[in-house]
Amino acid sequence: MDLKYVPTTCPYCGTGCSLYLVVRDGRVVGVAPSTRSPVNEGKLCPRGMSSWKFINSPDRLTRPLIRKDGTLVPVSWTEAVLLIAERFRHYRPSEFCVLSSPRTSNEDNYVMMKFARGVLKTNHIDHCERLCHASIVEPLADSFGCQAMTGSIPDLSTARTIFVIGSNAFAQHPLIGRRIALAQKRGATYICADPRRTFTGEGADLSLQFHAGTDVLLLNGIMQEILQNGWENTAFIAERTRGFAEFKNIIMDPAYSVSAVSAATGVPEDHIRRAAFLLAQPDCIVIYSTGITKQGDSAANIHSIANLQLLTGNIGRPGTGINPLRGQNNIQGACDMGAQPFYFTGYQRVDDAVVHKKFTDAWQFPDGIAPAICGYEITEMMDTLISGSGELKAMYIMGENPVLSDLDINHAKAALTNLEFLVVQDIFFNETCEFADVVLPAVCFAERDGTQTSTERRIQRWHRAATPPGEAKADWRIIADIAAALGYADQFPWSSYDEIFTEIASLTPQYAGLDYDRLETPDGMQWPCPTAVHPGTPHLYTDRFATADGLGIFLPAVWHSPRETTDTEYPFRFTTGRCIFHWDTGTMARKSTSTGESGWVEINSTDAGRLGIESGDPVRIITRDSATSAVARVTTEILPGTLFMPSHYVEFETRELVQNTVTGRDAGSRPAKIEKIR
Ligand SMILES: Nc1nc2c(c(=O)[nH]1)N[C@H]1C(S)=C(S)[C@@H](COP(=O)(O)OP(=O)(O)OC[C@H]3O[C@@H](n4cnc5c(=O)[nH]c(N)nc54)[C@H](O)[C@@H]3O)O[C@H]1N2
Ligand SMILES: Nc1nc2c(c(=O)[nH]1)N[C@H]1C(S)=C(S)[C@@H](COP(=O)(O)OP(=O)(O)OC[C@H]3O[C@@H](n4cnc5c(=O)[nH]c(N)nc54)[C@H](O)[C@@H]3O)O[C@H]1N2
Ligand code: SF4
Ligand SMILES: [Mo]
Repeated sequence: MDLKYVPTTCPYCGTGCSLYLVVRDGRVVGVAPSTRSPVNEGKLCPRGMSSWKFINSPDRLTRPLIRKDGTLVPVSWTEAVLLIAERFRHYRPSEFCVLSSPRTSNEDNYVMMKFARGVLKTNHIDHCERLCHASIVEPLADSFGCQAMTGSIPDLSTARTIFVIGSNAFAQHPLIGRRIALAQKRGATYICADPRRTFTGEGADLSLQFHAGTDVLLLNGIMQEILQNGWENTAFIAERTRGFAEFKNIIMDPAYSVSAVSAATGVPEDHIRRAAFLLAQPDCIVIYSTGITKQGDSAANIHSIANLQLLTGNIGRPGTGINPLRGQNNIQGACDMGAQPFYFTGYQRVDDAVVHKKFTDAWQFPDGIAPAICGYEITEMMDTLISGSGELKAMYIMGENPVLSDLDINHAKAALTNLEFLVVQDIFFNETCEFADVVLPAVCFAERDGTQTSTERRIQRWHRAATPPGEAKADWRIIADIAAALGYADQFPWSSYDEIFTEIASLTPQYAGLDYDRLETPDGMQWPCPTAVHPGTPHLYTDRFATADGLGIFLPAVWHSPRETTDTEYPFRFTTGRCIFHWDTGTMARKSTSTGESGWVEINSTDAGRLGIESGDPVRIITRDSATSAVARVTTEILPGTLFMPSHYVEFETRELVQNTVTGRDAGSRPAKIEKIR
């Protein structure tokens, strides 16, 4: 039997585990973890182990489809591309919007970004990051000057304290969870803060179970305790930060005393005191994810975490730092590549005249590029579409499923219905394809070369292992063909991923020193890597921050109680999250695993007892303006007064229940009541 082992990365989460696709006769038949990877060290989680299964699914898209008389019918690539070019010619730049994809490579995202700005001449380009964790990293730039994880995953093996808040890493980023467990075995102290007692919190040395939405209060309370005891790192504060005096003034407010914080968060006073002591020790890493970022005031949460690490000087050295865990495999890369309304690659702002000229000159579109103004975020695109103003008319979606991933599914469906022309490019016929005028079949991770950038800024190579199904093509190739049909062949001249990467490196300071030869290692390289001899950067800010004066900035966060409060009628706080079995909207994972189960709502046993609810009972969860039904799961793992439901099961419209009706955004948690259905 002739087996080939082709190195690539896992297509699911942002951890960036390396694996080999096992190939027989051009077909992927399994995976093997990479033993040489410094990230996963020869292990994969169950999702990684089954990641090859959807590749050979009979449901893969194999031919372009065009809507004729209301039905999508297979056509040739020539016909599909000509139709798109003809329709796209029709619209003005301001009438286009584009969704790019964290499931595709850096190169595909770069080409989509160039297409949006250079061919369609619009800055209305975005991706699902904003539906996921609108601001998981941006607020870090306010404090440090750069929006990214500050340290590295392997650092977990040298940290003395690990603090996880608002992340269920053992389930959602299992190979990071593994590093935490190993660190604990080695002697590190592990603290977990979450409203639920999750998988991740189970083995913690100190578990801080607090009321959903009170993060700033808890963190401010911990910082006041550090200051009260003089545990702050005075040398670090003096040499490397500014804004401390004002920060201290606010944090010392009696509202953040241990007793006040304990009363409002539900965390016992001695737990807050112990957490403060442990977090003030040298070599502490903070990890957070969407529990922190999906709340209305997520920037304040993240500023508070930044304040904590500045206060204790736990940043800029191995074994320290702030590690936001990013969701999808290449969400960091999609952001780095400028698949966002505000940036070209490397967070170079579109509204900066110098940057705008740099890209205009480099790309050489004879008729220029999109103007130097920021475009619409995905939520603004959807709102504009739904308004019926006719301002946006055509949309090009690559590797996203907004019909299921939008907070409000009916809202998303109504928005897409208001389009005149929709192109969807995917590996499966997802729910969004139902609204498309043209559906284009793309290759999946196993069938392409390219690179991805993981949550720790690690750029890793993908290698083509298998033959694409039917006529499926690389995402960038499809985009380049459409560009050529619109008269821009010269601006999309590449014949390989390698050539695209060279162009990316030439325009992106963080990637400037990289090429495919340098990336051809199991370690990949971590950006910034500005020159061909630069070794890459496992730790940011070793001697200065990326702010103008090189100092880290204290940004005190004042706690405000959630906009919508509980009362006797709506006494619970309802919050959501995910579970280990499923992946986001389920397109890929629901194709590989069949767990058979469906959604449920978790309720504390005391609350359940009072309401006469038992595990398995059908219940109705009601907020002030929405409701859904589910099956109850009675548990002691959730605090009294909190309800939790996983968000993968579209059957239940879970995410609509946490939508803030004023802002239209995810509110993180909302007041609710629960009733047994009789
Ligand atoms: N109901 C529900 N909604 C959610 C969430 C949830 O858990 N449940 N989670 C939220 C979060 S955190 C996020 S990040 C977003 C995610 O939102 P989406 O990105 O819209 O959701 P995914 O399910 O990841 O869909 C990605 C799409 O990419 C396709 N795809 C995969 N690989 C490729 C490729 O190589 N090329 C192309 N062209 N397509 C590809 C998949 O088939 C799928 O259709 O959703 C948010 N909304
Ligand atoms: N199995 C699996 N893994 C995944 C995914 C998947 O769909 N399935 N999706 C990937 C994606 S796209 C993403 S974005 C990541 C998400 O990774 P995580 O953010 O770890 O995912 P969740 O399980 O939603 O975790 C959120 C945690 O926040 C807690 N929480 C709820 N309310 C609050 C609050 O008010 N404050 C705080 N501090 N915490 C709160 C919840 O109890 C939960 O434990 O996972 C990635 N990994
Ligand atoms: S931890 Fe994430 S990247 Fe690693 S194998 Fe699991 S899903 Fe894949
Ligand atoms: Mo996400």
